[in-house]
Order: sequence, then structure tokens, then C-alpha cells
Amino acid sequence: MQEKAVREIAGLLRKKPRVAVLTGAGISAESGIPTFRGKDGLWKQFRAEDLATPEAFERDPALVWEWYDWRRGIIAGREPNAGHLILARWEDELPGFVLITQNVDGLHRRAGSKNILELHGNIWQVRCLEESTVSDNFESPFPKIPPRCPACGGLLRPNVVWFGEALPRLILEQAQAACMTAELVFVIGTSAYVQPAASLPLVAAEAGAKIVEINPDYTPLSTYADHSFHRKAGEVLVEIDTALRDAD
Ligand code: BV8
Repeated sequence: MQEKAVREIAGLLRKKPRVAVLTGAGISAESGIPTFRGKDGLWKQFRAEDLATPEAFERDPALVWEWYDWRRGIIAGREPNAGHLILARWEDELPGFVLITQNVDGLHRRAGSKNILELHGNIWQVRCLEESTVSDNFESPFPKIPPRCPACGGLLRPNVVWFGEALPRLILEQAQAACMTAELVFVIGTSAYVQPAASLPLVAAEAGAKIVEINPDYTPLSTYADHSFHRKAGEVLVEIDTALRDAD
């Protein structure tokens, strides 16, 4: 039954449709990076909803930075997995391919993806609270917590979107536009819990796109999926990509 679905999806991809992909923490799970809400562990004992907020940072910037510094340390030691690499290749092969991610770990970029809409920012960037300048920062661990802007001494924050903060408007608009025009949308490794990201696949479904969900668990999006693979992203993407090449 799933082989048939794999072949059908490979057949669709062969026609080079407009493809949009929405990824969440689950696509990095096979790289050894904890997810937020899946059974395979949380980020230490903290819930994102408790620390990924401006109020938590205001209250205790050092604690929030210790959490991000610890997460950066874990991510720094990990590599992109087969799922990330296949999506990077599909971007090269499929005109109009758009990758939308909720992840801040930077693994899609390290896998070779170029046109990435990072809805929630990037854990490898910092923003100066005084000057609002954003810069890359790969120090791991930070020599000093909380880190300060080398230019003005202002407090730095992670350049990520916290709960209660608006997503970058242009990036969200580009993601919405991609979902409105996509013919095939893959929803990979997200619990579809966090908004407004979780609504993007619904925008695509309402506009007539075929939805493929890849997640070992059921999610609120599963009922909208034309194909649901309740298995690991790396495995399913390899099967679809192999079927796609078999026809070459
Ligand atoms: C905003 C920060 C408004 C960076 C994160 C409706 C509309 C708008 C807002 C809301 C709304 N309803 C509620 C809200 C408020 C809120 C929200 O969604 N709250 C939740 C708790 C209900 N949303 C917001 O606050 C957003 N802001 O809308 O602001 C606004 C407008 C104008 C002006 C001012 C304000 C901001 C949301 C962004 C929050 N920041 N992170 C960081 O530290 O990481 S979100 C956090 O959750 C992560 O970034 C993560 O990306 C995101 C989603 O989690 P997932 O990626 O899905 O990960 P999860 O662990 O949940 O699931 C993993 C899945 O993978 C599981 O299903 C598992 O089964 C699966 N899996 C496991 N292994 C594998 C696998 N799948 C495949 N293969 C495997 N091997």
C-alpha cells in the first residue's frame, strides 16, 4: 500500500510540479537533535513555551542564553541527514521548489538548501538589542553569558522568533504565497502545534494542492493529507527519491 503511494508521489515529482515543503524539528531528529514535543525528548527539562519568550529573556537573559548555548552545542556536533540532503537536491531539480522551515538549527543550509524561508529565525544568528544589527555567530560555547555586542556592548539576543513575537513579515508572506501556488506540499516532522506555521499546509490544501505528511505520529494535519507516512522522514524521503530516480 505505501509502495503504491511512493510510486504515485515519484510520478508526480517527475512532472516537475511546483513543490513547497514545510519542515519541523522532526526532520532533524535523525541527526540526533531533540525535538520539542515528540516522545524522543525535549530540550533539557525546559519547554519552548517557557523559555522561548521575550518575558523569559527580560526576566533572566542568562538562563535563556544558557538554554540556547546548550542547544547550539548539541546542534554544532550534528550533521544534516539523508532527509535534509534529498530536499536540497530536489531544490536544484524542481523549478519553483520552496523550502519553508520552522527549524532554527541551520541544518537545511548545511545540507545545501539555498532558498530557505526560516519562519522562526536561526539559532546561529544574534541580534543586538541596542542597534538591532543581526550577525552570524558560531561561538560554541559562548565565552561569556549573556553575550554582548562587540561594537556597542549592548545585550545580544538569539535572532529567533519567540512566542508572542511576530514572524518576519516578508518571509511569512513568501511562505503563504508559495503554499497558495504549490501543486504538491510535503509536511515533514512537525506536530502542527505552533501557529501561524501550522496553518500554511491548510492554505495549500484549500488552494487545491496535494498534501503529503511524513511523521511517525498523527497530527492535526493528518486528516488533510492525501498521503500520510507515519514513519521517519529520512526513510520515506529516501524511498520517494529512489523511486523518482528509478524512472530516470
Ligand atoms: C505569533 C523559537 C502573533 C525558536 C518557536 C494563532 C495565530 C497566531 C499565533 C497563535 C495562534 N495560536 C496561538 C498562537 C500563539 C503562538 C503559538 O502558536 N502558541 C502555541 C504554544 C499554541 N504563536 C506565536 O506566538 C507565534 N507568533 O503568531 O505572533 C503576533 C502578530 C503580530 C504582532 C505580534 C505577535 C510565534 C511562534 C514561534 C515560536 N517560536 N521557537 C526556538 O527556540 O526554537 S516555536 C518552536 O515550536 C520551535 O521553533 C519549533 O519550530 C516549533 C514547532 O515545533 P515542531 O517543529 O513541530 O517540533 P515538535 O517537537 O513540536 O514536533 C516534532 C514532530 O516531529 C513530532 O510530531 C514528531 O512526531 C515528529 N518526528 C519525530 N521524529 C521524526 C519526526 N518526524 C519525521 N521523522 C522523524 N524521524
